[in-house]
Amino acid sequence: MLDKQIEKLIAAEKKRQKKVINLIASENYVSKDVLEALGSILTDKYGEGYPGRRYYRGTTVVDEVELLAQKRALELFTLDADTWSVNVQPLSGSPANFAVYAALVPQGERIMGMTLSHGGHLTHGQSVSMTGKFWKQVPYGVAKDTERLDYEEIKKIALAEKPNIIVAGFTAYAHIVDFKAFRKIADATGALLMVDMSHFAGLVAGRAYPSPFPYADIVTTTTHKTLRGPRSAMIFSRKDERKLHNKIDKTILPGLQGGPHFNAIAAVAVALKEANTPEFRKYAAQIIKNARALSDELARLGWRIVEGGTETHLLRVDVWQNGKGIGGREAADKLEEAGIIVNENTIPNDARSPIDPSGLRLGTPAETTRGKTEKDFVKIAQRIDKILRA
Ligand code: DSN
Repeated sequence: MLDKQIEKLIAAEKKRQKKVINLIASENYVSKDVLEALGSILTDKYGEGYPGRRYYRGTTVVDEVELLAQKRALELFTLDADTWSVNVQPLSGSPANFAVYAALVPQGERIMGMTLSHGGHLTHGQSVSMTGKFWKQVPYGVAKDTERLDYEEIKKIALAEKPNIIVAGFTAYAHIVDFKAFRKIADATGALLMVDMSHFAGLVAGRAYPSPFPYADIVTTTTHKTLRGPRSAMIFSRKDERKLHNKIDKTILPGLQGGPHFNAIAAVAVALKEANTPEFRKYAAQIIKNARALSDELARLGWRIVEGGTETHLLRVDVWQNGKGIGGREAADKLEEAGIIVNENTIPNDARSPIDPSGLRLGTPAETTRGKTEKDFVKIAQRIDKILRA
């Protein structure tokens, strides 16, 4: 590179990434092909609009790129193009979720989403997010005793509050979500059902986690977490008389975004192809096996695992332990000093603040990409235990 300052910083970040054990549940390492597509000349092309309906000329090639990404997205999740539509233009997960509400929920109306401290996402209607300012969040959480979703309670809240849309999905929940139960609740209350599968999209693609598609009206996802693509997002919606997909497409453009990032869309297409392979299915299964090994060993060593364990790629560890342990921030700092990268995280009904909560969130997708298996994660758990107790 001619720009030596940036070249040096990229090299430094590469070195840092190589040196550490990465347990950030939402990060991953993309393939060379994904990187190549992302760094390609496709970044130079403008093409506001959709394939065949652009406001710019010279878009025949990028039309093919976008159509291929759409085709691969539908194929990966075994969806029929007659009944599902996919928009591959959202720049990332938060604008994707915002676009769905902007398209389908009148301003000031209600989004029912999992509260952040229990494992939901900011864009599930949290008050500090624009989604909580333009719409009103109807929060639901996990049961106090089990720390798992309580569908009877969620139904009660939905019946009482009559949300326009119910969001199922999480950033820090370690168990399988019962999408069928959410569908029944949505039907009982007349709400739309949106599943934000950003965290577990790769697990669904790899057939290691139940698919939300048989039950949801809309499915949003980022493409860079377990799905192992570039930083981008997609919105799937059912094609029927409600015309959800038309409303969503119009909200993305001209409503919210400008020109699509074709380099990112091409990189998404590459990742979708990679995810539609037997190797990726093995990878998805291994992510979960590794998370279990990590969780079981930490529990054996005396750490309280939130929800009592994991069925996914992540787990939360209660490091505060009602004042007998240390705060999440201090724990994450100690681990970073020792070369293990995690993030501090709230636990349900956290007595501490989100900035210095009681827990840590640990995830296995990135290190599973690097080839680690259960025995490695048992050792990682032992290292974590040692570091936190020092
Ligand atoms: N930043 C993502 C995560 O870490 O879960 C959510 O936006």
